[in-house]
Amino acid sequence: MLMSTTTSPAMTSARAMELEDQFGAHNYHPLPVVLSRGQGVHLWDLEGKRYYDFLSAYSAMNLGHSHPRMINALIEQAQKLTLTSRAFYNDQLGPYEELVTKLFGFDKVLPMNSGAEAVETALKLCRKWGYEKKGIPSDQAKIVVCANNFHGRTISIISMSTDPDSRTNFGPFTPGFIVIPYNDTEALSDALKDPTVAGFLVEPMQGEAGVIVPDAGYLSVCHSICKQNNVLFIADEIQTGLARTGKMLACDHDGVHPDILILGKALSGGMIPVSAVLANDAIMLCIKPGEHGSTYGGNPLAARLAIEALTLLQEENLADHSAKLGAILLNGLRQIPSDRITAIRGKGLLCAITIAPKDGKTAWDVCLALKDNGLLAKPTHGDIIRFAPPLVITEEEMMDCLSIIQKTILSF
Ligand code: IF1
Repeated sequence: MLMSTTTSPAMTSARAMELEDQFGAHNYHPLPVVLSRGQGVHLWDLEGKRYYDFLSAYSAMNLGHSHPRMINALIEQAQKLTLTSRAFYNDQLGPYEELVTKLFGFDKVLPMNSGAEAVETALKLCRKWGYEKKGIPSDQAKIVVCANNFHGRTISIISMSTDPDSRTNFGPFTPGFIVIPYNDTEALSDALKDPTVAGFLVEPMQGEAGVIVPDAGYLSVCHSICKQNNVLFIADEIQTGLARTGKMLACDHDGVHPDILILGKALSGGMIPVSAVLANDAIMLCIKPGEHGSTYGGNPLAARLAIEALTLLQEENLADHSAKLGAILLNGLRQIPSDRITAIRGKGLLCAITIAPKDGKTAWDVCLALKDNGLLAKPTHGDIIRFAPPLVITEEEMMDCLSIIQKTILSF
């Protein structure tokens, strides 16, 4: 008889890691910690050790773990109705669509689930607009993207990636993308001379590339170059959006209103995958019934959770709080008297430091030591550590975290 190991009282961190290693695909390299509970900015492992969460599930847990209002919304809606498909109307989707479109200033929203699906949706929408409104000849539409982008993992999305890890041996790739350097408005001007370009897809700050903040004004110059050339400005705010960088959208720092806005991650308060593509009618109505969709997209549970998450982000004033606590974090990091830290950057509560390897010790070792000292963060690209706690972190907690980070780095 098969026995469930998960419910066995003998479950330990070692056993949980062994099971994932043996039965799960090896598409991640997790830090060796097994989490079983979360509350606010804290996570607990199976043995009861408490940690500060400085990753927030890659910025999905902006509201913190187990927010009581999110849990209530989840339970209440789960008891009533979770999934109908879009073959029928449901009573949660319309109110959510009204809220999210009015909040971000768009005529319409197209609901999806994962971030990658929303990016795919934006690409399809942009191409359709390119043919039907801009008049690009059939099958020739191009979308301009930036080097070192991260927009997800589907075949078309990795087709525009420049990261060998994302691409190697996953070809053949989807055509129709032009890659230009990030933070380079001249390169964009040049690329948009091609009249078959339909859109420019950009991260307002590059997350995976290592929290790269472009020059102030970069987005607004890009936006006006797009306007001049009748090209759609598409912002991927899946990671940077929803108060993470100190404004509701990172585009707000530059006063830019995208033609297509992509949201995900924190849109559901970290409860289930919920993503969205927003645009005005002239663009969104290019997609007609039967031309695009998703079984789970716009389900009533997702809609209910997104309403609650968007309401809480506003009620708790988390954009301002993120700006304030982010400044404290950046400032605190700058005070750490260590030449191991070779770069510090970020905006709001999306920050990163670069660690110079020494005596064979890398950012990975620093993250292991941070874990032992009670703070969870993940290295990226070998030498970068991203710091992105839930936005609900208090000033006192932040000071505690800064002293953990300082103590840890000075111990190397
Ligand atoms: C992984 C980073 C974060 C994203 C942007 C779309 C997606 C993502 C701007 C796709 C997803 C994640 C996925 C994750 C690592 C990660 C990440 F390191 F790549 F940059 F957040 F920090 N656009 N980002 O950042 O959304 O389909 O995953 O819902 O492990 O692959 P998804």
